[in-house]
Amino acid sequence: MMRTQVGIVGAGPSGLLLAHMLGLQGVESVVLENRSREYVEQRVRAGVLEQGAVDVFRRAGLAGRIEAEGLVHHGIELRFAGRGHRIAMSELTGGRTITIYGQNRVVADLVEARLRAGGALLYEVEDVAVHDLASDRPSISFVFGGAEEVLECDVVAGCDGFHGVCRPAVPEGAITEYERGYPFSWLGVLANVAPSTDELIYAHHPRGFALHSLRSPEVSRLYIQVPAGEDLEDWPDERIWSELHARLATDDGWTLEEGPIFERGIAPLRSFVAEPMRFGRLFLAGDAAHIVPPTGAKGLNLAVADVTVLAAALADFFAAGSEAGLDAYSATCLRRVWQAQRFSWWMTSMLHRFPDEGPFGERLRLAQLDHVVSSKAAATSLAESYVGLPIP
Ligand code: FAS
Ligand code: PHB
Repeated sequence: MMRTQVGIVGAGPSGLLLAHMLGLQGVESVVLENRSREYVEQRVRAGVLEQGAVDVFRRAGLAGRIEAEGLVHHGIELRFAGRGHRIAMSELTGGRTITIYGQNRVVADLVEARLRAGGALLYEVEDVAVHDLASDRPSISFVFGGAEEVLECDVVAGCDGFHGVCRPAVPEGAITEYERGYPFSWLGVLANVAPSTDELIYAHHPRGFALHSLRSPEVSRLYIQVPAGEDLEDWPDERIWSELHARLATDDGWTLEEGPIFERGIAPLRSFVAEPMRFGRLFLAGDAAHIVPPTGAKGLNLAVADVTVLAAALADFFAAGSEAGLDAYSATCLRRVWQAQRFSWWMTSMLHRFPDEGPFGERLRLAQLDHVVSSKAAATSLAESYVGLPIP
């Protein structure tokens, strides 16, 4: 029998950052991850950190590499009808910025910090299950190194992503799920070629959405909208580059440089919220509680906001026995979650082609895009949401 104060399921950004923040407050935790460290650290996902998330990492002593290697950006481009339009986000938001820094680097930095602090972090655990969540003695059973284990804890943090085991362990009816699907996915690649742009380009085109992002001065990150259910086998490099050239083309002769693609994947788009983000002594954080389409670059940043609120509430609980923060956790996070859902759905609706909407829908979309790039108020609204609200 093992014992700790907070049992954390999942060693993605949510679980690792929560463990680190609890450690700074003297609260013990054990992180249980069913994949290997290598697998989790090489997973290519998000790339954009809001100003608020960088501030959280800075306050937690985790911003060293972000400040050394992250790329600070002050604007993004919306591209449609052959023309690019810059949204001067920093000018419109009193100087707030975004930082380009891959999620796999965030995870690697967090793992390094946990191991340096002597944090308990178990990889490749199996058969994880959570128990007695409605009691004040919840536990987590699992198999580690072939041996059956039970971790007794005061609180369980479900940081195990959308496909984890914590949310499904909540009794039927105790959580309400809100969900919206999209008739398309994102095919994403990493290519060894200098980005053809200094800032992110979000492009709407009759053939579909495309995004030109980046990871470093040498590595480009690029995405195209593909129909839901597409098979990566049907997308050889030539076809990917052909669609990127077509969808990113402009009338002023801008060109997209190609390079060797060394990573590729297709991710479905989904909007999802589980309410409340708590059941008894189980607290859900990050993708275990909500999913946004990546068009607003919010997923990782929402996870950072959730665990910042949860870590403070747990510190009060263990230090002073106060449950006020824990009782307010879900409502506090959900306000921000639903604003991120609104923005992510709006960006997705504005920039993608929807198969069955007809010519009126497409003209309406172009009018929406034209409004955003020609109205300072509309551009400011986009900029405020994109750089993100301060994290409490
Ligand atoms: P995560 O899913 O990152 O981590 C959960 C962890 O729990 C994983 O390591 C998993 O292995 C582990 N786990 C699951 N079940 C378990 C079990 N039974 N026992 C133990 N461990 C278990 N966001 C953006 O902002 N921009 C993007 O471009 C973007 N692209 C994405 C692409 C993909 C394919 C996916 C899936 C997500 C993407 N996201 C993106 C969102 C993503 O960045 C998430 O918001 C972020 O990973 C959230 O972090 P966590 O909540 O820690 O969840
Ligand atoms: C990325 O660089 O991976 C990225 C950037 C912006 C998004 C989504 C993904 O909206």
